[in-house]
Amino acid sequence: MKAKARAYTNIALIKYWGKRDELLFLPTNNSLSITLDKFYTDTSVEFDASLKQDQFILDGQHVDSKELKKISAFLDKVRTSTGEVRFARVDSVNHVPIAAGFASSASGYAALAAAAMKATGSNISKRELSQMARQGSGSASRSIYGGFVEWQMGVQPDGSDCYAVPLLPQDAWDLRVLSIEVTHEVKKVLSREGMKRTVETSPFFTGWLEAVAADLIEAKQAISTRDFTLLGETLERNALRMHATTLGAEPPFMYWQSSTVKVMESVQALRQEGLEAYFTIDAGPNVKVVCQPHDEQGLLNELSKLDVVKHIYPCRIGPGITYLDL
Ligand code: 2P0
Repeated sequence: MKAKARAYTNIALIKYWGKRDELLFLPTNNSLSITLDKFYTDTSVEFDASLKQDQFILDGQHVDSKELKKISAFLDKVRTSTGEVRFARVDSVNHVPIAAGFASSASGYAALAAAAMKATGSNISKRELSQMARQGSGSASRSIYGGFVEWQMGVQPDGSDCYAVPLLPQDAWDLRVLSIEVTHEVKKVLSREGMKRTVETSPFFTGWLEAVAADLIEAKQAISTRDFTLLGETLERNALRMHATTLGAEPPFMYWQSSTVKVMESVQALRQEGLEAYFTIDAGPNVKVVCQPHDEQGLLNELSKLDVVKHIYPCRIGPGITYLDL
């Protein structure tokens, strides 16, 4: 049986930063994201008794290395949970500007989980799908849903209460995200490694855990009352707090470049001038700016003038998993 699914990337407003169980991808804190409409991954999966091993074709090219091992390890989890015994052919096309550092394991593993589970003939709930996607990459658990999404960390050691839940559907609150590319460079410290090093060595990590719990409460309040200023102040503060933990790690590291800081300063200056926008940054130097529709064009005009800005991708809030015809 063959199945195909599409999943969109998401951007965390309250960050996932730290695991309490690396094998099961169980986080140390809840996180909250919006799914974006611009960047997505289409993946088809076919289990085939004639295959001697899993095959992975990415953007038309056979992948035969570390990536294949990771995909195969994930497919093993799908096989274990469903009783499927055959190997699979996985064909993935990323509609994500990878060169710009916007590549996301979130859309990749969400699409793979959805297509693979459907290809086994299993009829599972979105909650179970979120749990499966989580075991490929934590942030993928959130890309099962569109709109505003919370990934609940749970407390059970087996991860049975660790999954994403939808907070608001795609059309409930029209916010815009300007994805700003300042560099094409691949990041030096991968997020998985950076997270681990921070948990193990940064004395600021305990402060992060206290702060993120309070930030989450404020963000959820802002979302339920559609209070953009409260949401913006909270998401910008939360991103800064996440990045602060990396400075305390041993050895220390930082994801920002001077161009990153230029964009951050510019967003804050534009805000003073009445263009209300807030920035967030993931495990890399590029910046995402969150705003309301009426300020989007003004911000695009102003931020495009910065010499450090290579490209701006305007995004809207996107949908959850969809299944595609073969
Ligand atoms: C997030 N990040 O909440 C945070 C903020 C990066 C910074 O999720 O190890 O690729 O595969 O679970 O999901 C990136 O980490 O990590 C991430 P794994 P993932 O979006």
